[in-house]
Amino acid sequence: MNRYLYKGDADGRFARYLGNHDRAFLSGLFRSMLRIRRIEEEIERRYQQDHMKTPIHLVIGQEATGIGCCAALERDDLVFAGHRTHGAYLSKGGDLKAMLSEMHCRLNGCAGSRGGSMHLIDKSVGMAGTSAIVGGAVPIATGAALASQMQELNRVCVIFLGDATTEEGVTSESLNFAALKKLPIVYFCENNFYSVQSPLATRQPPEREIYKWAQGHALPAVQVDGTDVLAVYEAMKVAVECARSGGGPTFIEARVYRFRAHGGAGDDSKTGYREIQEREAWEKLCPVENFAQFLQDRGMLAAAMREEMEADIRDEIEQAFEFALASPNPQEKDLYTHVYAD
Ligand SMILES: Cc1ncc(C[n+]2csc(CCOP(=O)(O)OP(=O)(O)O)c2C)c(N)n1
Repeated sequence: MNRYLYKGDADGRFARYLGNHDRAFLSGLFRSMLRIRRIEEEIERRYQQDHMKTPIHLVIGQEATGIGCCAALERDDLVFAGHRTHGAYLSKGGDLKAMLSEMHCRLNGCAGSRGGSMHLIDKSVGMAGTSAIVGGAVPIATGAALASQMQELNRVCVIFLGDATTEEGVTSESLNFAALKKLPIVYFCENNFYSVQSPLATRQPPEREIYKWAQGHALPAVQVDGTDVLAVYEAMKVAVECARSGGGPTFIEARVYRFRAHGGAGDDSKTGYREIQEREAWEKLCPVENFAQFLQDRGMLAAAMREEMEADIRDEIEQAFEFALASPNPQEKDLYTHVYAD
């Protein structure tokens, strides 16, 4: 049996956690996911032109995790991530123009042209920082949660990590420390089953479930359907409430699938490390289009509303690319700014 196929109840998706959410909230979640999808598609389309001077790790297929998570957060809460940062940055409210400028290596990029796609940051909205070193941001987020606790800031920290990041020793150390100190942090694992082109089965014992491994550190850990934005939101609400009220950390494992290659544009399934049918099966469960269908079926997303969203998003993306491409390149005199040395 293929362990990497969807194992939830596809027909019950969205309805399970619909609750009393109103139309504005639900269509807002959809719009935010659609926006990320369209931004990623345009980045992918333009990537071959080679104006973007950065590696990229697209989140196409993984939109529901960032949006579901960040909908449960306050502006002052802090989000950290690894190398796959676009979804987290945009979900937390990061500025698109600053993101695209960064990816074009322009001076007004959100990391001053020093970071590229893997180091998106926007302190004004609590997008606190990322690390391209797998596992590198996990202790940093844990330290920020310790600071929040010591300074009584009432601020929750969230770290997005991949399944391979659970294999780094520092992730275990961080979970242990957070559980011991009851830190206000959520470890949000996007389990997409692959580390670059290595499937889970080549890296972890086959009988192990990641959330159960996390439970071994004596903290609440749950598994959610990462294609269901409402399921993600619900799990995050519980975790955030727990963290904010002094109850300590939670680990959430969301099963998701990336529709594109580990890095760069396009899909790389044909190289043989994953089955093309596996990707196609997950694409049918698309978190964006399936949620659209769910809302349409309930009269909560009219065709005209969708078209308006698409047009607005298209305009926003076009303008943001124009802005980035017209932005200044760093000059030699800028070489020593943002550089720290004793
Ligand atoms: C310490 C370290 N080891 C290896 C790499 C190379 N590397 C970059 S991304 C990646 C896979 C990470 O997989 P995962 O954490 O599951 O996240 P995903 O890419 O699936 O989102 C690896 C091995 C790295 N950047 N840092």
